[in-house]
Amino acid sequence: MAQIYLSLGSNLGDRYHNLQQAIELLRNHMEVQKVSSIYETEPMGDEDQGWFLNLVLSAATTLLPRALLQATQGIEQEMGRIKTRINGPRTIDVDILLYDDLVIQDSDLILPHPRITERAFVMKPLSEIAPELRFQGKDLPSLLSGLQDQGIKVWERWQDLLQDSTFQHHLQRTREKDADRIYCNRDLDHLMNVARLA
Ligand code: PH2
Ligand code: MG
Ligand code: MG
Repeated sequence: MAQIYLSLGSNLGDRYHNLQQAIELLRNHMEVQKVSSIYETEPMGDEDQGWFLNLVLSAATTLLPRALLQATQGIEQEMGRIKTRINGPRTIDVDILLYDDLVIQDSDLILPHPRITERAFVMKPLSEIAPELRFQGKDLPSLLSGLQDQGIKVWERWQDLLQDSTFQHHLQRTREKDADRIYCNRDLDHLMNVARLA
């Protein structure tokens, strides 16, 4: 079995659902071990596109590198990824970061992934699930501290709910209904407190 690390990203459609679906499809090819938190990240490279959700996972697989690449690209295609432009928006992007300690320099497959250490959206989740990894003789915390703040933060699913127009509409209606109540105005603060208690 090979120890592998993959990076997943999505900035088109239901980004959370796309990540979850990709993980389920990956399970047909590997034993997924650890999945990092999800991060919401500013697009790097081509900035004229929506923010990404990114995560990193570790897995064990019997697939050889080329077969693994075929599997990940197959999933990208199955999920309807249309290649618009280099570094452009995508439903799902699955990149192979590491395959054991293999080094490959081919036109279509470079291992380790050449931009791991430049990208906070890879390094931060990677340091969560594999803090022991080292690159160029340096450990992840010191490599991370050398990266500029790239506008990445842990994302949780309820954050999409806050943007939802139906939710916003009902929140506003409730606020109007509760305007005269002295206690427990059911505003967002109140809802969050109830959720925390639950
Ligand atoms: N992927 C890219 C280019 N830029 N930026 C963020 N924040 N996240 C990505 O996954 C990403 C990117 C090319 O694959
Ligand atoms: Mg990529
Ligand atoms: Mg890719």
